[in-house]
Amino acid sequence: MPRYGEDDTIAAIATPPGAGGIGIIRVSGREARRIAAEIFRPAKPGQLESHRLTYGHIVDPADGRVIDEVMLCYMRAPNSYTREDVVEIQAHAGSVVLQTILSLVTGLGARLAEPGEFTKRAFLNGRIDLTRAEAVLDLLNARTRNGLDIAVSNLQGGVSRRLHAIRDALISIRAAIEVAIDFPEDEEEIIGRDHAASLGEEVIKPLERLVAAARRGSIVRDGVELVICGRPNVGKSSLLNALVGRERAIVTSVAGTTRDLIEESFDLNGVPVRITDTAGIREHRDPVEEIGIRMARERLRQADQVVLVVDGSQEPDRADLDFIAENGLDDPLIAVNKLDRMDGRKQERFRGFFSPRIPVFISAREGTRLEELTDALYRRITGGRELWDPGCDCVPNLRQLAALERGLDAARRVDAGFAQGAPADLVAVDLQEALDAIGEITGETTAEDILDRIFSEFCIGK
Ligand SMILES: Nc1nc2c(ncn2[C@@H]2O[C@H](COP(=O)(O)OP(=O)(O)OP(=O)(O)O)[C@@H](O)[C@H]2O)c(=O)[nH]1
Ligand SMILES: [Mg+2]
Repeated sequence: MPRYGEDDTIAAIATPPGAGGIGIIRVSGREARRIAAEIFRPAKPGQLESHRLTYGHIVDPADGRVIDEVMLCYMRAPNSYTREDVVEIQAHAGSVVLQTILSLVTGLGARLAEPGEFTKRAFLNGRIDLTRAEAVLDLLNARTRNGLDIAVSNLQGGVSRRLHAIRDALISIRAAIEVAIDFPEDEEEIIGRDHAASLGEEVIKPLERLVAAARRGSIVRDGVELVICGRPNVGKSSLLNALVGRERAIVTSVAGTTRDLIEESFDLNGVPVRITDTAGIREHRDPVEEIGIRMARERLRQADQVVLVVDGSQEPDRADLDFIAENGLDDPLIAVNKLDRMDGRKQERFRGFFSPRIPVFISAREGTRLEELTDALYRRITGGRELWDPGCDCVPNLRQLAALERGLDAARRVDAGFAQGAPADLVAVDLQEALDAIGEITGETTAEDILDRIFSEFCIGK
């Protein structure tokens, strides 16, 4: 039985606004079937069969007027997305059509759904745990193919399966500890070596794996901030355009062309990169440029990765080394641009000049040797490691990571407690904390406000 909103039936347009092939109206709850029966006239009269698409018309029950020709699918509880009775109406995708059908549905007793409310019901009714609800969100927001793969794996229960195994192990250790609390004289024998070993193998190790996977995977999921900087006229905007594959930023031979921050994104071997082109930094000439330079400096401080573009049509210039120092750049990737204006000897002079840093040589305008730049960037971002841990096909998100780290800390304290022969009731406290941390991830012990925040990130109708 649903344990949530027993009497509420919710409805929403589940497809995005605007023109399209079809638009879907989704209704979930006790009244879904009755409402459908009142507004739907099947082409072949008869009962609505569950999980069958039925062809017919939506009719205004007030005056018998036909609103649209539709396909309707009724999914009887509990075999539906929310585990409640669900009706989905596939109508033509005009906004007037969809709004009219939706208002018929609400007029008959349904209320408008809040963002993510269908998925929230699926969670509250026990069809999916919280990690899978979050995976639905990641799936909708995936920006690269890798991000999509992670979401699908999490949706199929990658994270929750592992957590359930860890939880089961913790529960059986807890049972032993509880016995030990009752029979303190036999404590050592009851807890014994087996439980300490199973804590290491079945709790601590898998938790460490998940933490490592979450840390690595955050690059794929959340992407990185890349900022292009340098002195005026060196080819920063040309580089942005070359990387994103279109004329996004204005390029001219006038120094000081770019003033605003120009933001774009591109897919770097599966890593979503947000890239910002900035105003060339120099002693300011006018107030507008000055503001642009200030914004460039601020953005540089937030960057995960920095590409410093220098002008290869000129001789190496101390000003670029000063630039690195003045802007507190840790270890920028140096791109010597305008390769078409350089011979081998000049390249050697640049190499010597920037040594021990190793610059890459490119031509942004001609699009030459750009892979050298993107490969170097990719190596910096990933630290040379695979983004995927082959032994762990799932990637917990940041919220989950925080709880995993807490659970791991608590499990390590339990381990230390075993090793030092700490009293069983003290060990039990740490063990419970580990269990609570895991419950918070799967949704068993998650605070209401966290749930609300997660589901409010969804769109209406999902
Ligand atoms: N020869 C040559 N010229 C280039 C190359 N890349 C850019 N340029 C030229 O350099 C000039 C400046 O290019 P931009 O991309 O506007 O330079 P910027 O660094 O964004 O300049 P500001 O916005 O003024 O700071 C333009 O005339 C470009 O055509 C290149 O690879 N080779
Ligand atoms: Mg520019």
